[in-house]
Amino acid sequence: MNNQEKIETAYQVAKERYAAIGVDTDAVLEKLQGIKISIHCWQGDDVRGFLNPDGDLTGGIMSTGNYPGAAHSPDQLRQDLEKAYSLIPGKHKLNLHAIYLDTDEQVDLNEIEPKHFEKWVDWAKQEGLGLDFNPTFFSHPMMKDGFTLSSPDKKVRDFWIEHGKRCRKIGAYFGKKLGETCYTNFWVPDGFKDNPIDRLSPRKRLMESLDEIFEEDIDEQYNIDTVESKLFGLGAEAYTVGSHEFYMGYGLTRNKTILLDAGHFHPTEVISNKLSSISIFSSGLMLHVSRPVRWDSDHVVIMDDELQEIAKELVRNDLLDKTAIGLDFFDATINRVAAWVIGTRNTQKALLKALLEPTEKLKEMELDLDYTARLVYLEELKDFPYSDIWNYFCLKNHVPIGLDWLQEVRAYEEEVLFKR
Ligand code: RNT
Ligand code: ZN
Repeated sequence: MNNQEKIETAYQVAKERYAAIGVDTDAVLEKLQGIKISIHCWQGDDVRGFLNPDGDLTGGIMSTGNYPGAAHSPDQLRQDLEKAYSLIPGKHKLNLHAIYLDTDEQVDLNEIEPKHFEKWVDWAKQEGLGLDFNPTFFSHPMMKDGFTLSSPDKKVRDFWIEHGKRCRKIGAYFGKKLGETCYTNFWVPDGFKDNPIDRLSPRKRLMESLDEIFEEDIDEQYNIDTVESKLFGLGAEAYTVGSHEFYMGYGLTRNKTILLDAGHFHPTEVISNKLSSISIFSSGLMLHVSRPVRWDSDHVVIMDDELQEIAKELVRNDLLDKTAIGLDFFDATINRVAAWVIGTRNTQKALLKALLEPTEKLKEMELDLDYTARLVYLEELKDFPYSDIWNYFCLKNHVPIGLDWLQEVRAYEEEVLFKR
């Protein structure tokens, strides 16, 4: 038996085991095929971007490590992304940040236009990818004393308001050109290192600045605005203006999509337990799938309990159609292409595991108060051969199976990354 036959045979055996508990694996794979992950461009160059690549990463986030081969130009970044996408099953999206503009013109963040992203759109079209977008409210001299949209200085606020308005137009341009809705995400790091006297005024100013940015109606077929909260950041340990409560209120009253980042809460607080509640009150949701290690460390996403719990909540509550799934991590101590592949494949695998549950059966057990059967099923399901289903999915999508993709990343290092 050759390798392909082994994978096909293993799939048939696994398929029967799942069928015995009422799960149709062919239908599951079809569903998985349709789930797009928005892969974040910023893992490819440690969140430097091309506007001011030598500037410091401010904004309460930090990337550590100096693994060789980071992308230094849009062309290099696209080349690395192509490698990563070739090792990930399915068709996905790319999540761009404003600082990743591709132009020879000298433009600042309050001057950017769709044309400065045209090359990204052409490339996305050629690769069959959708695009998402983010205004960049950091790594810039107009971030004054840790503040942007909530700054007490009107000049500072106006600069960033203009940036925000322009970013929505760029998002709409992506959506229109690619025929796929762009999610434009607003994350604003403003905050205080130490205890403030006035927690209220910055929040009012942030609300007013956002209201100004969102004044213009943009067709949601092209662009959907999302707002991302955070508990704290580096240099904003005591107080972050855009907290969870702030954006819960803002999003729900302004009809903006709430984005939950897995690393933006207290260390023992999880976003999986929030999805069901938010879903009742809002039309959509967006996620930044990340991995906090003791704090918002943005480690590469692994197959841990919370990742699986997030996937289960999306599947069990039938939230996949209304949730945009994005990734957010940046580790500069390992090969950056590998980081993308690990995090994306894990997110897909977690979704697959969740889709392979006999959800209706489990819900019935719960309603029947049969918690014994519920626990037995959940525990036994952990040993079901989901990896045989996953391998078959990779085979069908013509991407490497199991450890095989590591060799491709190694070869890419030798040929491309280490020569930079
Ligand atoms: C930072 C936020 C935000 C950023 C990106 C680069 O804590 O998670 O989403 O990671 O905008
Ligand atoms: Zn995030």
